[in-house]
Amino acid sequence: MPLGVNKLTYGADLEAKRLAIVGSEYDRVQGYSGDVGNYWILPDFFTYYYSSNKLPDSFVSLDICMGLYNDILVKALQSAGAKTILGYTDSVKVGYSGDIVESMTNDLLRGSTVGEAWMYATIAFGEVDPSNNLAYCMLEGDTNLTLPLDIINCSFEQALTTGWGEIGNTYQLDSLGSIMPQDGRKMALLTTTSDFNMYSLGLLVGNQGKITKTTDVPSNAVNLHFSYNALTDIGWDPKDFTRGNLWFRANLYDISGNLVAQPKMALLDQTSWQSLSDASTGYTYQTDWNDVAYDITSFRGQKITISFEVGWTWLNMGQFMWPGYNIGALADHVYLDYGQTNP
Ligand SMILES: [Ca+2]
Repeated sequence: MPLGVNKLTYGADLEAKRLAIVGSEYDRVQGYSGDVGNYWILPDFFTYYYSSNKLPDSFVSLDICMGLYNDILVKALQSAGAKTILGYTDSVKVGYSGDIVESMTNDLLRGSTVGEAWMYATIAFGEVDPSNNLAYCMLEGDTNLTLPLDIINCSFEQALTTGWGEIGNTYQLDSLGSIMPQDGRKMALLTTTSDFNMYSLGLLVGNQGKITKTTDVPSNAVNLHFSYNALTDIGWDPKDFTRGNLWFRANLYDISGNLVAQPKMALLDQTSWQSLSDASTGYTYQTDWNDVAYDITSFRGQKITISFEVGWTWLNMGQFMWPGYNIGALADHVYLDYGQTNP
């Protein structure tokens, strides 16, 4: 509530105990040391103004002290339609509650349920405020709630941790040698482990780079768009290299993790790779930027996970196993269209 607002504006709310004023001279005499003349929002504020389902299927984070000290505020929010409420059972430090909310937000943006996001956050930061062992971090309501997700951070202008899951070697870059983003000022790079010992099987777990994003496909979505530029540091012309054990691919998975579509597979045995005139990047061949538009109408109304992946597989050459080489891919400008031009 803003300071200095005429009390007449909120007279009815004050009288009905939907709001309270704190920080009066009386409060100060009683030991109150906070700002003067603040309004507090009381539970009946939500019951009164948010009735008739003004918070439909919502996740509410009560980043305040004592939010779950009893169930009065929870019930008021639920009466307004809120599905799940996060809060604390006693006074909580902002450092702890801020860590919880940041962690949960990142996981919710990746498609986790509220319950999963709470579990990850409390494993990382504890179920109770380390500075107050009475302040438990708790969820009330439906733990299976998920956010309606659009493609957040679709141009990688924010750090990859915003909205994307990462496996292997992934980076947010301004440029890669002479290669610039396709959209905005930043792009993503996913790459296999560099400088690996090609004969060390123990390092095979590092032979991939992957970024993933779970999103809802709205009922009017038409195409999934993205741009990629796949690169390799292979030391000879890939046009002569036809074994095809290095790849960039864009996969779509359903919420159970089943592969349901592959909008793009770029194998190194394809002949569209070109020499990089500027090899200062350590990469020597590229596909150059390609824009992909993939018809997504069959996934309308569903949740899908978009996954950009690079990697390699061992080839059985009979007398020996042939390893892959480093491969990377830049990705940028991921978005859905609705039968219109670019957003
Ligand atoms: Ca970008």
